Amino acid sequence: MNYTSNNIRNILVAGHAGCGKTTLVESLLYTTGAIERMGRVEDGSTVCDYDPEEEKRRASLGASVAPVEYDGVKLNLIDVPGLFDFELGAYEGIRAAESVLICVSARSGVTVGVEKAYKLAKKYGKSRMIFVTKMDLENANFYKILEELKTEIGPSVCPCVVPVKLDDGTTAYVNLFSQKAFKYEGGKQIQIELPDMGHRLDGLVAAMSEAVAETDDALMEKFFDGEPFTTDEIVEGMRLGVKTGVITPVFCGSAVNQQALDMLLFNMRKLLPSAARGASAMAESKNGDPVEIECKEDDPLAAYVFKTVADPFVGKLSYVKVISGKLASGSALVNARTGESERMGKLLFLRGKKQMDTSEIGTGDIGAVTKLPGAQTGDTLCDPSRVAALPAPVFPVPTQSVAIKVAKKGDEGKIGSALTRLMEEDPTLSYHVNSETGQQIISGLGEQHLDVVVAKLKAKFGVEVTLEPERVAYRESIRKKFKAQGRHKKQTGGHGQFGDVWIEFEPCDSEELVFEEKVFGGSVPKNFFPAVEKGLRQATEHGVLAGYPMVGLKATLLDGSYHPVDSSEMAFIMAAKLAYKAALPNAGPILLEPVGTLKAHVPNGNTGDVMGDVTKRRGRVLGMNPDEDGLQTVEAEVPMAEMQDFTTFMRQLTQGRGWFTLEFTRYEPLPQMLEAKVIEEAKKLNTEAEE
Ligand SMILES: Nc1nc2c(ncn2[C@@H]2O[C@H](COP(=O)(O)OP(=O)(O)OP(=O)(O)O)[C@@H](O)[C@H]2O)c(=O)[nH]1
Ligand SMILES: [Mg+2]
Repeated sequence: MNYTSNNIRNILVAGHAGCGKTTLVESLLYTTGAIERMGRVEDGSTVCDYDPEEEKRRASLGASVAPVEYDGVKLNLIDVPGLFDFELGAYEGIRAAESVLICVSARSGVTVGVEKAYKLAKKYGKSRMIFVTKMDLENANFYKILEELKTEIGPSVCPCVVPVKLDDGTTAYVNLFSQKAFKYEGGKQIQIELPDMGHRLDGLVAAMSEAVAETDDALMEKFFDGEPFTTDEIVEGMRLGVKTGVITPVFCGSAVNQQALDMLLFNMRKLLPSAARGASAMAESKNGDPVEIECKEDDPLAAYVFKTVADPFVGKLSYVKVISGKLASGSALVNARTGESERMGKLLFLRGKKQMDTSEIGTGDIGAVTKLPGAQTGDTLCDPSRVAALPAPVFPVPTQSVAIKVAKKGDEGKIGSALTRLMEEDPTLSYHVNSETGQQIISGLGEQHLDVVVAKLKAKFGVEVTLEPERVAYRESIRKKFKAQGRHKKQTGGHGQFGDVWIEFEPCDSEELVFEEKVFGGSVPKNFFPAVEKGLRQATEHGVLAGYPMVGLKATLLDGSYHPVDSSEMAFIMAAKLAYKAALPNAGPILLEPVGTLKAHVPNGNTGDVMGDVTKRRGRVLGMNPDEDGLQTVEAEVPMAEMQDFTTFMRQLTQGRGWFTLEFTRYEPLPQMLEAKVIEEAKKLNTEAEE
């Protein structure tokens, strides 16, 4: 069925890992009759956790869409992972949503995931609603969580449905809008007499009225006149407050037992903005002019690609949110990023992995397009009459790296293309071959993320890989000037080989070898200079300490001798190499290590620990600045070799609130006391490579 944009709500369901998002979505689907059986995360039978890896790990790993049809509206719920390694899902989903339903577990309370979901919603200007789930649990303490929410989020927090324990130990729920109480049996709502809640009920109702009064001048007046609000007025004031963000309504219930979900559904429909009200966005034309894309049926089409699936079995799917106009199959649209025209393939509505064909995706709705070769996440597909790009997406940056190696001979060729596909669906994954160490490096948001990448490589692309730590790309250099002779002489039957050079080596600033000659009187004929230089360039590929590339070297050819018959290009190449080998061990050779600039974004309370840790890792703290999200940015220079487990350190220290970037800056001498270890490791690796 197609819905008009005022009857569509796109809602991101976010919160801490394991707080119950997927189960809540499952339960809402079940309650509204979209599915006949309620699946369980434990059995891998839910609509939203359908990927085999999700089933195995009993956690969501990617965003999935589940439309819930309720009383004439379509609530497109976007269930995203709570695990921080899979944060991509929330960043994708937020761009398709007008509002965020923040799920809070009554067992765990207001944890970092709640805080992050709230901040994400606020940053993107999305309306917010909170659902405290798992109220069926023995130790659920709603009022404690309410206090935590007020501390974390502030005075906008406004409870709308609260629990009350009945004499028989079961939980009933009071709807503060109507001040009616309900209990639930097998998911069925049964109205009961309002239990005695003492002053608490009065306090809650007063708080609600006060919150509502602040949304509108007329309501404020009425409030001060002491007149009670009608239920309609409360609902309307609440709706306004949710829209502007001054009210964050709080509901509660149980997903597994379908308790109080009817009240949640009713209020999602009533209070959360429709696509018509909340989906409009600013875009930018090719020449940089702002273009307002209004969520209107009759406007030219603009659809935003918020997620891409590039599965070898399912094929390529581009998840889209239609911001304006209607998306029809077969239409030719322009991709605002590339300027290329793309013909829309088959259109689908999705419910988890289930695909339902449709000829059209309406204004404000969410669906998917198959086989769009040129489209990637973040693209805007436009009617040719109005080509404008919606803001590019922002994703967390990959910081955890590991080297991978194919386990089976013959698979080498497959890995690149498999990773390209995986990166197409996952912008928080990156891959490169380190040209110095030859290692294939994948980077992601954490160890679990990389684990899943490895599992997908095997399951979906048939490529098995083993993991190894990333090798550090050291360099070598010298500190002193030294002159040496290189004399290559060989007599083998007829023609001999003869080359003889004196070369002075000294440190310099250039990365590349600087070659000069100061030969007097033709002791080395000019035509052999290129051979000498070539020999030296080949030699600098390996330093004399551990075989790492030699940098910062200047070589001056001073003198030498030649033989009219036996001298050759080859002989001078050899002679130059001999001079290099003879001189460098005496020229104060040193190892250089890569040093990077770290920008660690952490909460105020963690700055001291980060600085201490940076120092332990041999880094230098450069300074500290507040960032735009209320975190502090500790800036430092750190040896890259010491940073391999920094992602884990940051995750633990900040409980997932912090993030960082680390960029290579320059090479610096490795402290001498660490040289021996690096040399020994290099030797081991080199012998391994030779075997
Ligand atoms: N008792 C009770 N358990 C629940 C409820 N909702 C979810 N759970 C359990 O909580 C666990 C986590 O539930 P999920 O639905 O996977 O949580 P999630 O938020 O989707 O988790 P991630 O996707 O990993 O972030 C599962 O074992 C659920 O059975 C509830 O209402 N009551
Ligand atoms: Mg989940």
